[in-house]
Amino acid sequence: MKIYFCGSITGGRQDAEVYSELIKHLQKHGSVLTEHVGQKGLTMTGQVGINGITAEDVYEKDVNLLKESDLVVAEVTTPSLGVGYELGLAESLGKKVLCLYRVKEGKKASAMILGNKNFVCKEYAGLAEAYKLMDSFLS
Ligand code: 6IA
Repeated sequence: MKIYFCGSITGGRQDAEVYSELIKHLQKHGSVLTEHVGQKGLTMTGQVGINGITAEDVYEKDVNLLKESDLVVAEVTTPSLGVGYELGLAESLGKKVLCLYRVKEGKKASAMILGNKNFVCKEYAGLAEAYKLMDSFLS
């Protein structure tokens, strides 16, 4: 199974550690095409420009990986334009989508995500709960 994992990069890297743990768990179910999203060394600048990587390269690669994927799992606690874009595209491609979020400082995820009946959106408090939610979505 090919899983496309979405998490904030330019939107803020405060949950990078959480993404990394979620990705490790997802790898028990299949191959995660976007393992880099969980890499702690990947900063808010997204390292575009390093080794000649352009924004166009990132966009083209990610769109192709999304098309190739069987399903999408997104951690949406930290708002990210890129993740929002990927989710809209995933919907139009007919992909199965799970969105996971924690309520932080009373802030919920966008109504454009939580209110979309084509997405399975689940709130979680800790990693153990997130693992169970992913297991039941993937089974
Ligand atoms: O707007 P954001 O940057 O927060 O969007 C995050 C989402 O866009 C993630 O789910 C990624 O799939 C995608 N994304 C954004 N920047 C990159 C990126 N930068 N590489 C891959 N996917 C990205 C370059 C890093 C590379 C040189 C290691």
